[in-house]
Amino acid sequence: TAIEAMLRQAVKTGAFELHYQPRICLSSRRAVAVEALVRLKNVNALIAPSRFIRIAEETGLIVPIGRWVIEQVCRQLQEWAGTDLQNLRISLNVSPVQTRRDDFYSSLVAMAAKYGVDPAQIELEITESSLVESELSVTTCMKHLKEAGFTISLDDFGTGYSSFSYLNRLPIDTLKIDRSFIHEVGSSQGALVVEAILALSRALGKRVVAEGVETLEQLEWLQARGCNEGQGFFFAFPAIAEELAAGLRMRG
Ligand code: G
Ligand code: G
Ligand code: MN
Ligand code: NA
Repeated sequence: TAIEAMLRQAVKTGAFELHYQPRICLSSRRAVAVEALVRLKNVNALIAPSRFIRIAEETGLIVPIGRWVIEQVCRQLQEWAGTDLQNLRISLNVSPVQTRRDDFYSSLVAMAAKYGVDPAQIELEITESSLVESELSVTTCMKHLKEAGFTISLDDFGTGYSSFSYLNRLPIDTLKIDRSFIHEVGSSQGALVVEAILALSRALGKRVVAEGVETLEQLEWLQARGCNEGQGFFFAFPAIAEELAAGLRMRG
């Protein structure tokens, strides 16, 4: 396909761009982390990951793309070291195609070392559905990553074939509630579901993040119920590092 050809070319030339979206602590209202989101650079436009990640996974190109993302994230953390942004963690999305490879763990550790980055500053977002698809490789990999000090979060929580068994079995630090649930907190049924997820997170001692926070009402609703962090257009759109930094400095 056209996208596949573009991806092959982009892997050679590094024609990607990372955008960052902040994650805000709901009690202090300060940014505590940012999520890295990759875009493919076309001649004069950026192509969203929703249009190429699946193709990248099917063709295996997600492996070199993922390596590029990890290197950029480490580079960014190195750049922020010693500045007012040094306490920000960066989370990045990891595909099961990446974790299935034997060298994923060692290359991640090597990259962090190359840039002098503490693994605790890197958070790996794994989707719930990927746990179901490739249980063994992903879970083994997660355990190694956790031992090395990386933080692990479960992305799009609630949308996969939820099995509560892995929540205790796996070293998951954070649950990211899928934005489809957050958009429904205004309805009584939607509110009940999110309240149940918040209670579950608290009982298991996991940090919980609401994705897709778009309104002040949603933010206040979540804060009143003890949700730890929020991410979404209400706070900031994903943006390049310079714009992110300017926005955060303006928030104070
Ligand atoms: O930015 P956008 O809403 O288009 O992102 C859509 C999805 O693309 C995200 O939810 C995320 O799962 C995926 N994605 C973004 N960046 C990356 C990345 O670097 N690696 C992988 N595997 N997926 C990503
Ligand atoms: O699947 P993942 O959780 O990684 O999704 C991240 C994607 O969600 C990003 O590509 C981003 O553009 C999108 N996103 C972030 N905040 C919001 C929001 O408030 N509303 C909506 N609809 N999408 C959002
Ligand atoms: Mn994500
Ligand atoms: Na997410």
